[in-house]
Amino acid sequence: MRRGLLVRPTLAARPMLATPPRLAATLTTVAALSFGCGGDGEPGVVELSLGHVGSPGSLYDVTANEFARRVNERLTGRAELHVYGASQLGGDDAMLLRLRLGTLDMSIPSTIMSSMVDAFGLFEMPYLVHDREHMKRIEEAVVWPDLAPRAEAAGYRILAVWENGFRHITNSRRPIHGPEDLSGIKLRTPRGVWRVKLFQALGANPTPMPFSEVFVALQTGVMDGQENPLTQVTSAKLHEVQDYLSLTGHVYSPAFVTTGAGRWERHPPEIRAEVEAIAREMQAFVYETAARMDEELLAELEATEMAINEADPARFEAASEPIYEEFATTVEGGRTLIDKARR
Ligand code: TK8
Repeated sequence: MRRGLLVRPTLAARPMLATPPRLAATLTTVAALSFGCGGDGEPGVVELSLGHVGSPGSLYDVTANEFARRVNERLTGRAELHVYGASQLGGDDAMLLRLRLGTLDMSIPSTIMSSMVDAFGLFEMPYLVHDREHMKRIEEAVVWPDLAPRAEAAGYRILAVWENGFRHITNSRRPIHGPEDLSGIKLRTPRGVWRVKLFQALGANPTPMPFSEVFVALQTGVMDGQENPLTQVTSAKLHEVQDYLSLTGHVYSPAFVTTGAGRWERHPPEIRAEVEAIAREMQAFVYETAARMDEELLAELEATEMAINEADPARFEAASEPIYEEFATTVEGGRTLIDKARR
């Protein structure tokens, strides 16, 4: 039985939840990063930093580490990429702020982008993305021509499209088959305006909260449930404090390898070009790893006490029609973005 992730001692993932060490680590890292690139590194070596919220073993963790491995191998002596996972540099919000302030080179935001640049709300539309092949078409038709320039205007540069994943709902109250089962469920969501609207429309009681706080919120009952790809669920041990997993697949979250335009431009052009090429080339590895994790993690969760059920997508789809309509009518060019993505 493949139980790798699930039998890892519970404590292994916990230090990030204990405030004093985490705070200390954060402060040290912040200090190191704020003194700019190349602080302690070898002279002439461009120091690059990448932060993400994923716990050890998550898709974010595995893909960010592989990215760093490739960059560090191919740019030896010229650049060095350091990865800071598990919200060490703060949550999604804080990291996006750092990108703009220039105290962090890269992050891998997904949902949160829709709160910064409203057109990214496209990926908050339920059941928009069917599979990864479809996502590749959307990337060509919409992300590069339409979304990347809007991100740029807001101070961010998208280097590549990776993945956070297909989202499912976990909770401690009951199995979710259709929207009516969400009634009264206190559901944690990421900071994304459309995700909150969606779950309000579906009858739940959604509250946005940083990812690093989700485990404790579920454990203490402050929240009944949350929604995330399986890789985030198992790596953050959320299944240990949740009784039900309902396979809704309501949203597919791409993740965008993102830099702050100002800071990125300060690095030598040939270093930027190579790092960007590696970031793009990583997509094949990301999609392959993600597909494998989806399958393996479901098998692992099936071997736990968690009750797992398939939800009825048609019922969720019908109930989420108003969200599409609102996006189409309130976001500039919204209807065209939806049409292009659905084509
Ligand atoms: C990344 C986030 C995050 C998400 C969450 O932008 O917080 O639940 O899965 O990883 O959107």
